[in-house]
Amino acid sequence: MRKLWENKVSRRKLLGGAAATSAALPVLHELIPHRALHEGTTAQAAVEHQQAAHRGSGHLGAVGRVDPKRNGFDPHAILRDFDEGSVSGGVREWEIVAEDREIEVAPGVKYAAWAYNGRVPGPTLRAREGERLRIRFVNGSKHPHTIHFHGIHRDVMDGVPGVGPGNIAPGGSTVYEFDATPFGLHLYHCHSTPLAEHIAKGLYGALVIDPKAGRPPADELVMVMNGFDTNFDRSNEVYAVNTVAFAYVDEPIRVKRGELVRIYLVNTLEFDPVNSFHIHANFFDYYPTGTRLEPRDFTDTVLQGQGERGILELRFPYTGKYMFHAHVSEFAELGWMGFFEVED
Ligand SMILES: [Cu+2]
Repeated sequence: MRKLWENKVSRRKLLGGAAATSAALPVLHELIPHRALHEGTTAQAAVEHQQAAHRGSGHLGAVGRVDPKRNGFDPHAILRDFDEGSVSGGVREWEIVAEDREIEVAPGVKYAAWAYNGRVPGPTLRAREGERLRIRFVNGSKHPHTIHFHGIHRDVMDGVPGVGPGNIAPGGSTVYEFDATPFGLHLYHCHSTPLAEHIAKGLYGALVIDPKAGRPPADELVMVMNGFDTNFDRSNEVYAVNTVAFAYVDEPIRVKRGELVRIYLVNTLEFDPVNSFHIHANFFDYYPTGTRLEPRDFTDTVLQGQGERGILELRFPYTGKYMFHAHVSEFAELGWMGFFEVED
């Protein structure tokens, strides 16, 4: 570990073709189609990724795709998986357990993650404006953790070290309780120190608070933009939506032509100040943080800083295959891209 720091093996050096100096690096070098790295476009990277995946080996090493069963979660299931908890005595309740867990973030690329309820991102919690929420947090990890929820609440429920229950020791537990306000798209994450590490390891998830009157019916998708620093140099080597690089290139997201699609987009990226979302051949309404019912923009690209989130609404007028990706090309080439498959 210390050696890596001293060598200052940076992602950019890696991209420039520097000699690999750790066990993880050859795999990463194999992961990305080389031509795309040096002269390619995001579209070219996607095509080359698919070709390599279909060959089963080649650029992607021995395994062409990440096995969701081995990871214990599937990026396709995460898209439409909303956890409404259970309601008892007028209170909406969840239990969230933190644990240490090795996950595969790209074919052959393992990452020693920390996970809420066994998945990265953690469960998408969903409630309605004004409800009382109660979250029992159990720390099953070997490290102290918390859950810090975005929202409006008392200091002792804020999940930061030194206030209220503070850090929860391994084996310990606590209960966070607060009202669901304001409506919108929020996030929750661990707030133990060092903060960047505790977030980057995977302890984050989305919190959807629906307005009292609800939103119009739609095909709803959760996209948590994240990244993974696989060689501990405080920059990311792998980028994704919902953790697995190129998951939606390998298997596009199926949606219906003409149907309203609502995307809950959250940026939990560490080490890079800005992430972005760009849709091809279409435009979307954008509701920053989802806290107003009128869109701020009608656009095809949106930027999000760390911790920023927003709701996108769009319809696909034509059938076919439509790309979406980070408009930061480097992120796209390192895994953050996908396709919608629009069907009748
Ligand atoms: Cu933590």
